[in-house]
Amino acid sequence: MNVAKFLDPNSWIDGSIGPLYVRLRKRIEDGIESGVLEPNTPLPPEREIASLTALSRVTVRKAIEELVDRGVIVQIQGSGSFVTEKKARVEQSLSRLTSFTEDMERRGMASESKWLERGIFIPSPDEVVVLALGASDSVSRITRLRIAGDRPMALERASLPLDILPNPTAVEKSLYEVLQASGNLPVRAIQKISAINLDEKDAELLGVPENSAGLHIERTSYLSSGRVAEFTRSKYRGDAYDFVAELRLATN
Ligand code: 16G
Repeated sequence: MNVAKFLDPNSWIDGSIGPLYVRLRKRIEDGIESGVLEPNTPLPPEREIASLTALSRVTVRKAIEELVDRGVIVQIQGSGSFVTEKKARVEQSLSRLTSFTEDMERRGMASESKWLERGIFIPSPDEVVVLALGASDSVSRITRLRIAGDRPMALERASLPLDILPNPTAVEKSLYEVLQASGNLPVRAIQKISAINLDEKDAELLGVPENSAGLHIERTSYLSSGRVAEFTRSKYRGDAYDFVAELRLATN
């Protein structure tokens, strides 16, 4: 839709509440949220918005200032105001064994987790096989919604042999920190990545529409002794992550 038509005050200004600059700010935010105003769309200059909306330039300036403060509009000197590019995707190297907390810290993002499951369980058949458990062994399991910069990124279920993680409730922020403290930090891992469509429950937790594209990742991590320390299955939001692999020319 054309921006001038979108800002035509007859279709929104009276049905909206609050001071005029807040109404204008919300109108533009709604346009961005709904996708009518796409990333990189140029906004008309202040004076043009003022004449389109019959609002004063002071009101328009205040609305734009708030949109800039919120990071949804970017002002480029000499070029004008534009709808900001969507939040950057996170790139994760496929050649380094790192934890979610470390990956996010390196990008200056705060991470947190919502706990979905944390305890000691009877293992499933695939946990028995991958973790090489005995017939009567239990498994330590932690299932978390991983959040970075307020955005849900992944659903992650980690399973570990009980002697490697005897007390799953000891994990508060980082699993790898707890493993490092007990001398059980994995040194190598194999990851299998496949494409999925997120079902209703997972999509809701990840804050995306049902059936959105996602990545299913299985990580099996090993101690230096060669023993399996961790079997983690994750579902990542397809729009949040890029996995990057560095390839080198084979020399033989
Ligand atoms: C990453 C790993 C996961 C590991 C977690 C530990 C992938 C696909 N998965 O998310 O296997 O358990 O980091 O993170 O990269 P933490 O130390 O922050 O708990």
